[in-house]
Amino acid sequence: MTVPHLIIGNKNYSSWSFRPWLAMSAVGIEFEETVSPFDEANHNRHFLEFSPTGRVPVLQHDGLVLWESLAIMEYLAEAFPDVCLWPENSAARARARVICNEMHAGFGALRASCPMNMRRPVDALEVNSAVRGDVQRIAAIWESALDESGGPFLFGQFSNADAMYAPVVNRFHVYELCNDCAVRSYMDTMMALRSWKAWETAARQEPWVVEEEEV
Ligand SMILES: N[C@@H](CCC(=O)N[C@@H](CS)C(=O)NCC(=O)O)C(=O)O
Repeated sequence: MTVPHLIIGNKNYSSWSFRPWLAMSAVGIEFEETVSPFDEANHNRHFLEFSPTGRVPVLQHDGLVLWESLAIMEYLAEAFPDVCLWPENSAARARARVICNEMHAGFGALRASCPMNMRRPVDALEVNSAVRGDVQRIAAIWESALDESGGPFLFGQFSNADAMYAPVVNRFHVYELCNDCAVRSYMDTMMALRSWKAWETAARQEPWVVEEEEV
């Protein structure tokens, strides 16, 4: 089997790229990466050279070209079964998939108003009621998963569910959206991951600034 190759956008801003990158990195799957920076002025047309949707991330592996972050993470869980990217218990696995799908399909208000930004100084942002609704729902999802599993990750050990919510951890942190205790300690656990720190360090070193993502 060859080593997977993940093509991603800017580490500072590309929330969908962060998810499969963190999933592989946190559980120790060896992979190669290529950062293809955003070029908003040209509508990111260069992404079409490797991505059928013109979006990142894209995973290339053993002749396959895969897009859509959640599908990539499903593929990784199957291709690398030994690292258990989904919980082993089938009920927990079902719940993990449910909350991953809820993230993938939802929380538009939060995503639109509070872009992931690894470099942003921590500073509270005034948000509207739709964003507050998303924050409350996500905090409830996390609290219920952590209560049931006992933590420190949503389903005990790190899983695809944690990777899926990782950009939200950054948003909650830098925009000071949720200071609830149970959720805070989960956020601290995530941000203390060695792979999280590696991504963040690389993001801080990137020279590119996307003005519309700076809130
Ligand atoms: N549903 C896709 C979303 C991918 C996506 O929107 N990626 C953004 C970067 S985070 C992108 O490529 N944007 C470029 C564009 O839309 O021109 C996934 O889960 O991978």
